[in-house]
Amino acid sequence: MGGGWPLIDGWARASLSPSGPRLWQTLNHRSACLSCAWGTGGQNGGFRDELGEPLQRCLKSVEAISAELQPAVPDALFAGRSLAQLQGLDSADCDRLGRLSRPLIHRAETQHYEPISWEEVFALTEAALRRPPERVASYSSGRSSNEAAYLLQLMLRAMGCNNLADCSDLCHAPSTVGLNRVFGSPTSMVSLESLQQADCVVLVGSNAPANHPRLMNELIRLRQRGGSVIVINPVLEVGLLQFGSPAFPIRSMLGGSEIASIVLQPVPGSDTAVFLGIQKAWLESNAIAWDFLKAHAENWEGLIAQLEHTSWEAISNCCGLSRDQLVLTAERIAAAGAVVFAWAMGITHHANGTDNVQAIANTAVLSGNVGRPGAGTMPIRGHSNVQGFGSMGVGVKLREPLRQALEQLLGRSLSPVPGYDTRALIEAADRGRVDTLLCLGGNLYGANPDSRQAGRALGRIDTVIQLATKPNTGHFHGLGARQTLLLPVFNRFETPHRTTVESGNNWVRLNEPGRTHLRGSSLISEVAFLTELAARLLGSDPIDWRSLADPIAVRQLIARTVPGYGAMADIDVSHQEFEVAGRVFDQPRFATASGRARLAPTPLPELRLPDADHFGGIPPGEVGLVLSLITARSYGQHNTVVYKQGDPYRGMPHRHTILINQADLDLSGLQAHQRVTVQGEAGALEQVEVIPGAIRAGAALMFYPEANQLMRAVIDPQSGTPAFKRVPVLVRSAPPAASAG
Ligand SMILES: Nc1nc2c(c(=O)[nH]1)N[C@H]1C(S)=C(S)[C@@H](COP(=O)(O)OP(=O)(O)OC[C@H]3O[C@@H](n4cnc5c(=O)[nH]c(N)nc54)[C@H](O)[C@@H]3O)O[C@H]1N2
Ligand SMILES: Nc1nc2c(c(=O)[nH]1)N[C@H]1C(S)=C(S)[C@@H](COP(=O)(O)OP(=O)(O)OC[C@H]3O[C@@H](n4cnc5c(=O)[nH]c(N)nc54)[C@H](O)[C@@H]3O)O[C@H]1N2
Ligand code: SF4
Ligand SMILES: [Mo]
Repeated sequence: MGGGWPLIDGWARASLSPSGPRLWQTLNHRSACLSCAWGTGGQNGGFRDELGEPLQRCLKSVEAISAELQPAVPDALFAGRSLAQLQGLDSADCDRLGRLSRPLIHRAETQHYEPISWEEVFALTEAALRRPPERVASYSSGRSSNEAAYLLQLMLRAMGCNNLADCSDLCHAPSTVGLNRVFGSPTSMVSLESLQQADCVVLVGSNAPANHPRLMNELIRLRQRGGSVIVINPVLEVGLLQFGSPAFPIRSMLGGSEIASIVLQPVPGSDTAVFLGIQKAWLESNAIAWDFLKAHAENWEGLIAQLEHTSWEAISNCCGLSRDQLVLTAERIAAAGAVVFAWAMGITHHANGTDNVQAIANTAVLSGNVGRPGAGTMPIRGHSNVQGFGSMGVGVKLREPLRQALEQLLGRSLSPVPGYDTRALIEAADRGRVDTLLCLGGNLYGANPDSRQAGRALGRIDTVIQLATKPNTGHFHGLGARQTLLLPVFNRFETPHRTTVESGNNWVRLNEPGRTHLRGSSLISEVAFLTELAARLLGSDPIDWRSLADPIAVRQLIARTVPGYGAMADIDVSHQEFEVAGRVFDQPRFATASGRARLAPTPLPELRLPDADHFGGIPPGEVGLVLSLITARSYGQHNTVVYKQGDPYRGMPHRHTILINQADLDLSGLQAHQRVTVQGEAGALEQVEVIPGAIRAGAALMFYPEANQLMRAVIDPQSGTPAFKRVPVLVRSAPPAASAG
């Protein structure tokens, strides 16, 4: 069972620990949870969701807060440890060093990070950003506020620079591109209230029990009211079969609630085939919502022709599921009154991620499950404010209404030079085309594929500026050629002024001011840093940057320029959180030019794996096989930050493990718990322990970010997002008898 006792026990332990009282205080602070984009907390108090329902904080939230409540990294630590020593720390060690509390600099000729004053920081940062605009870039991670995000993009665009790489490029960019194409709107069309009216949820490529735990409450309730949950995932995630939630404590103790009604285990990367199969089954049984389609969609004829021409054999060969399984699933969805289609990284992290998203959107439209309460498409977003960053215009694909508003504000056209997204930034840096990089949070080094290339590329940038709350591996491995500045910022619950964030359900939350526990520290608010820097770089015309140091003024600009954010104008007076206008469709009128959903065929992917020779072959005396590797999060980590070593739910006792189906072990001659070499196209990991488990044959699973050394960056050409979930690897070793000798 996922959740349940370990989870409840974790809660108790954390809240009874020495930092417990402060933890409780913080949990009750009126600000949104730091962790995932489900968006618990805010004005209703720390424990409530946007409908005001109680006990909605999960252990992930507690983990994130506890890490922020650590003491400061002692000054002596940076003085006493050389970079070589700091580079020896793993992700968990880095996080446990504590909070950054004063500005630091690493100069290339030295072996240490050393303290520096804020005045020097501003002088160096200003000089580093006074470069040709195409040689300057930013990267951001969706933990900061809307206000900081808005200022970041406005400053760069005012400098004539569009290089606004963002973690969403590595995450839900395929959802943004795909949903924009179909519905003219990039985010979820389902509100929490609407989700509560669904009678079926199709959950694709998501490990929600670990990564969006409070979504599980909604699935438990759905099952309680007689609805069904259809899980599509090559891995049998236990928490999706049974889940215990602290919001339903009695049930948790009794063994949890059943979640999945149907589980499909397709080949990794084949979801387009799964959805084409479901659509074809409807075509054959006349279950397509023809009247709806004709009234509210366009270009559907091409898709219907594709369904007619695509054989069941081609579909089944691609996804590894039988026609019967797909027909049964199609019948179950067709029988439901209102269906929500929800997905996460199992859909987007593929070379055809955007096609996957479009295939889901097509399925929702063909069955009439869009544009009404209880139904729709729902990408489950990652970072707690990643969606807000997109709304604020951080990213390389600026939507037209916002572009026009920004041009009006700046009194001139924005630069026509296309910006670098995250992968383009790494490639450009690797070729020596970037002088200065400003990182608003995140771990660009740890999050990218091909860690060696990522480190090398960052090493070719002159100046790297990192704004962060805690040290991470990127701060030690992703050093600039001349200098790296490591600048400590307030986190969300300690920022001395109000801020806002946007949840994955399009809900804008207002965070109350707070205080830091770090006495004598010299933290800065991201808004203060960005406005001071912009004032030095850009003066006061046409934008008076210093007046924007007051975040109320930033919110006024946001209200004026960001589509759907009009309600922001009153928020400082009304304290009313709100839903971004124009996002939730409860009528079948979409944000496209015609108001109709725009369908298009989705090609079946070509999923052949290379043979062992591609990796240099299996050496004499060894056995092995080629598998398609999923790189995912363990239960106890937040992205590149690891909190716990093991993943009890998948039976993986530590992070240096690979999950493989027993049938593949039998086939290859490898054995459970044997140590193997995992060889990818960009690197290899040695001595990895084999764990037999509930994963589809032909697939394997390892943990990110350690596994990022293995893969080349193969990207979805439509969105730029890397194929993190279908990495070809050779797994090999001497047979156990030989290796034992
Ligand atoms: N505790 C915690 N919460 C988090 C995060 C965290 O690291 N820790 N990260 C946040 C962020 S930024 C994000 S983006 C989200 C990530 O949330 P998820 O997307 O749930 O995270 P992943 O671990 O990447 O898991 C993806 C799931 O997709 C499945 N999968 C892999 N390949 C395929 C495929 O080809 N098809 C299908 N159908 N399924 C597949 C995997 O088996 C796995 O269950 O979580 C957010 N919340
Ligand atoms: N192989 C593989 N690679 C992946 C993925 C995968 O599934 N597999 N997932 C991808 C996905 S979905 C994502 S989103 C990316 C994540 O990529 P990133 O967002 O770049 O990485 P994080 O680990 O979330 O960044 C954490 C750091 O942010 C800083 N931080 C925390 N809070 C704040 C704050 O309030 N302000 C500031 N300025 N800094 C703060 C802390 O210093 C912390 O160390 O990784 C991607 N990479
Ligand atoms: S579900 Fe997400 S937003 Fe809600 S408490 Fe848990 S981590 Fe925070
Ligand atoms: Mo993400």
